[in-house]
Amino acid sequence: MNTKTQIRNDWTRAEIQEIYHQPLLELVYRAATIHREFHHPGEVQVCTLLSVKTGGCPEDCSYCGQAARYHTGIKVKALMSKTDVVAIAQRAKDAGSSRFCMAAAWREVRDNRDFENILEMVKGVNDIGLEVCCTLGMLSESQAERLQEAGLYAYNHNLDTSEEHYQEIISTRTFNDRLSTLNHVRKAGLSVCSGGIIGLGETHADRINMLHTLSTLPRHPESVPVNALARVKGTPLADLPKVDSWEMTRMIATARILMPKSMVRLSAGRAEMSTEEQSWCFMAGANSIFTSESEELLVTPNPRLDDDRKMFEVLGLKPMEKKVPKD
Ligand code: SAM
Ligand code: DTB
Ligand code: SF4
Repeated sequence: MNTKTQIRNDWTRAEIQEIYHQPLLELVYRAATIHREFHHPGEVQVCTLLSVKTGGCPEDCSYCGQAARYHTGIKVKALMSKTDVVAIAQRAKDAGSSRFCMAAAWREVRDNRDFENILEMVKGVNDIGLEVCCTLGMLSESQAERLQEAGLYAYNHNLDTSEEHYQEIISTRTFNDRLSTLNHVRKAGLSVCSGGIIGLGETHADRINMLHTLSTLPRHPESVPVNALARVKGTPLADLPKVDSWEMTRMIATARILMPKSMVRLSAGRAEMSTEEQSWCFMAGANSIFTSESEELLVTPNPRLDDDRKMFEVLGLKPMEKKVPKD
């Protein structure tokens, strides 16, 4: 008998703990099975990421190379022009991307000229037929609405870590601030992109708790980025050990089982992973990646477009054209 996997928003921590701690091969097998029930396993969404405003951020996120207070040596750049952004988006589309994410090193969106410019960029990128995403920090309800009206498709705002571990990593805002922005994004009818980072010195219980928060939201985020800490010299977390790729596999597989319909994105960390290591993540249910024409994610390295093309060829993957659910 074929029973259909149900989408659940009532997961308990104990259930998630049991899933997460399964023997890895069992876990991957289960995740891969669920992945096939809800998605086309040969398709991976390619989302191009562009830093439209880099560095000089007032926040103290201890993983981030763009926080002004750490001496990371990155070049601070003012907001890019709409013309440049749209030209990059067009090239991204020509290279096979179906989604384009604009990131700004801001604590929050302010109702000023920069925001008006962002709204123009959103219109421009939407006009060339890409799914437009932004990640600009905290948002009010009316700002979320204005972005939606300008043609924004999705908003990225990560929980980053568990509620319990949050204050160890960031002191300039709270976990609840993150949840209320997500709430504003939802209310405005935008697609939600929210996930986190592993390798911040958190425990397995913290990872489980973060996944619990995400998978018990009233609606699962449509997209869930799983980042491995990209260690940036000068930040407080620069000397933490590199994340083991099996940990990424485990995290991705658990996210896939808990949120079967969501796109699970293998995000930061790919530059330090081989094709073999990344293929385990795809097997475990990852079906989206970030690319960038600058070979940098935001301020840390990301694989070259050519290397990704080769990887897709070897694994028999193709870029997803438009997100079409299996049923
Ligand atoms: N400033 C906005 C914010 O923090 O919401 C938007 C941009 S910020 C770079 C987006 C997300 O990137 C962060 O929430 C975090 O999850 C991720 N990120 C930033 N630096 C990272 C790093 N060094 N390694 C892994 N992920 C990172
Ligand atoms: C997300 O979850 N990962 C992306 C995107 N959302 C904005 C950012 C990763 C940043 C990695 C470190 C850097 O290059 O600054
Ligand atoms: Fe600023 Fe975002 Fe970096 Fe935090 S993660 S320091 S808010 S750019």
